[in-house]
Amino acid sequence: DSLVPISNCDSKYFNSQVKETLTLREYTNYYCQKQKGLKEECLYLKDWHFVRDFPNYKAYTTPAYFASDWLNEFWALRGDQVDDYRTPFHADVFRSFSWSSNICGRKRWLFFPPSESDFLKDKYGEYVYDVNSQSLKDVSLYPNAHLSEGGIEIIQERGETVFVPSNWFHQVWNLEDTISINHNWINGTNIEFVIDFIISTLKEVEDSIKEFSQTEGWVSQCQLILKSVAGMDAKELFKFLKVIAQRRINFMEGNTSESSFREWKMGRNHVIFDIRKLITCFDRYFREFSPEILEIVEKSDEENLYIIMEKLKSYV
Ligand SMILES: O=C(O)CCC(=O)C(=O)O
Ligand SMILES: [Fe+2]
Repeated sequence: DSLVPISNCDSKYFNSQVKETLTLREYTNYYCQKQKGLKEECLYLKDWHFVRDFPNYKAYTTPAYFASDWLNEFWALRGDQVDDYRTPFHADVFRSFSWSSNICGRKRWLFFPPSESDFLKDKYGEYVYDVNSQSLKDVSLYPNAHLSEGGIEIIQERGETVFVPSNWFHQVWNLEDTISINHNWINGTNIEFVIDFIISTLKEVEDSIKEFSQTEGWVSQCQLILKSVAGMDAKELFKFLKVIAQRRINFMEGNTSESSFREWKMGRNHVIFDIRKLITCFDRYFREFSPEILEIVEKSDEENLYIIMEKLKSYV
């Protein structure tokens, strides 16, 4: 009777698919009927937060390579976690990394390096929905598509894990019925891509409603739109960095009870690496967001912030 998110692969909704919620029982009934040829539509059970729903089940251990994960470290503490056959063309949420392991089945992945992503935009600046679409050949609609080298194809077999770097656009097809485990993750090695993404999205938002920039409340309105477009506004980004920073400080102060990524433990070199990155991130945060935005964000945090920065700097 668990509720599971379902994407309808036959129906497009902006740059994604129409989504609904079913019980797992309803989905498996659909699946059995589909096997017998009694159902036409193609429903994909996708993005089920299984570990959140069944924390004691211990379905898997995160591979060591992917253990340093600020995103899950942050969300695990929040307690109010909400989020948002074929996955359309996209780069991952917040421009995070992702990893994906096939338990059974096969997937085809098509990857485009960051240098090519602009080629796959139409003349209005929207990314193509399906990289196989014939419309990409229409130069009046996709003026730069011919510049793309066509992407890098990977066939992922059962038992194999794919690492998706930040900013690499990709499209994925299930070639067979597939069960896979997938995480989006952020850590000290890609946090700056996340900040780049939030700042450039904010610029786009501000630009799109710049005629109202003299209206009262414009700055907070831009933040609201940023949150709905990018998934995170300046305030949330700040809270995220602060939680991670506080945990690194606790580690340095000898409180190691907070030093885990689920089953993995943080080491000192790792913590120092994270601290260096956090200092860069806070510096960028204060340099790149306008004073009006910082004012909204900092009101409740002012007193802590300088203490945090001083402490971080004292460790490196
Ligand atoms: O397996 C899929 O359908 C999509 C996976 C994906 O986009 C990812 O892991 O980043
Ligand atoms: Fe993805």
